Amino acid sequence: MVGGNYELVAMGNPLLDMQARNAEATLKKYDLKANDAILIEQKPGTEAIYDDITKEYDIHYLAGGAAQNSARCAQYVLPPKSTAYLGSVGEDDLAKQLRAANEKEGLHSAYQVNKTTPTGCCAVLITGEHRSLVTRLGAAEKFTPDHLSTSEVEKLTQNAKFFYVGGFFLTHGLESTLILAKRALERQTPFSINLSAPFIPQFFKDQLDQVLPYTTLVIGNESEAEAYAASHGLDGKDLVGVAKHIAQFESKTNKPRTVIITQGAEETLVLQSDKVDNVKRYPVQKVSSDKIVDTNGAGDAFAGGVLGALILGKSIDEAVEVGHKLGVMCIGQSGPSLKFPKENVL
Ligand code: 26A
Repeated sequence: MVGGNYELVAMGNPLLDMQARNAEATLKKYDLKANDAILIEQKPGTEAIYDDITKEYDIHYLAGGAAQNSARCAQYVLPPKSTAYLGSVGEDDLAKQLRAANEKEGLHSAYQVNKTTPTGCCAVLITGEHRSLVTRLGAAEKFTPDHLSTSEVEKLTQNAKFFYVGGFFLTHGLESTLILAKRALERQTPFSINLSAPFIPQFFKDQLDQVLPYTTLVIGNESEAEAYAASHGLDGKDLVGVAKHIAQFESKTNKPRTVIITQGAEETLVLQSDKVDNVKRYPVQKVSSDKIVDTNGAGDAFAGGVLGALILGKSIDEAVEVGHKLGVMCIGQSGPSLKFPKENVL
């Protein structure tokens, strides 16, 4: 491992995005929701979608994987060599593309390599301002906890000042997430997660509930909060009520927990467990539809901006603002990417 502080250590599913524009026909053919994220296994009969879209569209290949996107976006605002990312990839061309994209943007790829399984990919179907994500995890779900005991990762996690795990990782990686969470707890280091998609709080409630007690920061959006409410018996509670529940969920840390709920173009809510009645609301800059290229990765960019700013010691108010700026920048670009040369968003 080369030098660097690697203050942020993120973990998730490294995926290569295969992005298709004007994909209405494919959405219809496979009966997919316009704005959703699913695993291919959740929808039998969808297996051919990757071959299908490569034949039918001019595919734009981009580095994806929600937590990996956020880590790259955090790096955007941080000094060089501030971020490292853990995940499992295959030994193939897709993995090469992911490493190259991370390297270009200064994110250190601390990948585990699985020699027998291809790198994961995600079909991204763009229709207007919506994006539908269909993921084949491949090597990403072969991540094993022993990667966390390699000397490189031990060192990374010892020096980390902030941890971030994608909720998506909980579909297979609970054990590894808990190992990281416990290391964070031992070192009194902030540990954050993202709810990632409605199906995580819906179908992976038990996993989520095991990880929440270690968290000092939880980021999600309104549809994920709704799914959380449904699986936690909070029917009838509004968004603030759900955010309060997450903030007040059992904690093993001695720090307050911050909960951030975004709502697309509507205001972002922030609530802290030590003052749950003081809900903060932050307006989002309006973007005219002619400036929107696509919304793939906007939520990840927001999260990355928040993480980067917090690591720089900014207040939560400032961090949300940086998150909003990166979210807006991302929707003006194709896929989960930001502007280069860099713009100052601090
Ligand atoms: C387990 N699943 C379904 C996933 C994902 C995912 N990242 C991790 N795990 N499904 C989609 N993504 C990524 O989300 C980004 C947009 O927020 C896509 O790769 C896309 O870049």
